[in-house]
Amino acid sequence: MARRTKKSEDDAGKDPSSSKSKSKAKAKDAKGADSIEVDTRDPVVAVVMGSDSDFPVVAGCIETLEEFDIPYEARVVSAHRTPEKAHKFASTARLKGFRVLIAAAGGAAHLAGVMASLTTLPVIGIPIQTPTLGGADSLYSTVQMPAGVPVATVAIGKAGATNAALLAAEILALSDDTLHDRLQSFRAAMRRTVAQKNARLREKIADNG
Ligand code: RP5
Repeated sequence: MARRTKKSEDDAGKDPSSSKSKSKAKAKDAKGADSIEVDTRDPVVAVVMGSDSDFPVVAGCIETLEEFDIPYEARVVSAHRTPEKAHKFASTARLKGFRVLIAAAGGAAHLAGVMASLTTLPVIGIPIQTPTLGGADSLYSTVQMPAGVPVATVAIGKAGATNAALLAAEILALSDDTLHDRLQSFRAAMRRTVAQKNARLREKIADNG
């Protein structure tokens, strides 16, 4: 999985709950040893999650951002357990240069709504599946925002995590033709995959017939 690195105070160990994206390219240093090439681009997408227990699902979102070469920052911020941090993060996100916020949370999932209440950046909410209510609790908490404070809520779980990244890519592609081209290629690849599936299915049916 491709990752990028961006040096910051957080990376210096001051905030272990945050991780900047890391470089996908390995390079040789002057002595010929492998070193990680540093990506100096500022992250444009912030991915926040209520707990590290959300990460197995959020990983799909991050993988997709990396696939599209979108610089991101990921961190744990809890609307309920660290409300002051959540407030500070959302209210300064625009000034820090973020263009889209993605917030994943489960249960009484207020994280995306809290983010949206404190910024005019587009906020995408990922409802995380829960053991007790299957994620319906997360979905309703994330999607049922009052008029005036929108959260673009995606599906519960892994499909939602992937789509959150794709939606962020589509928003960014409004002013980025290279990213738009990548999205077009992605769609074309999906169409080819469906055509192959169709061909395989029709062969199978013909064999059985
Ligand atoms: C939410 O509570 C988190 O987003 C997570 O989905 C859920 C459970 O958190 P942990 O108890 O696993 O830390 O705030």
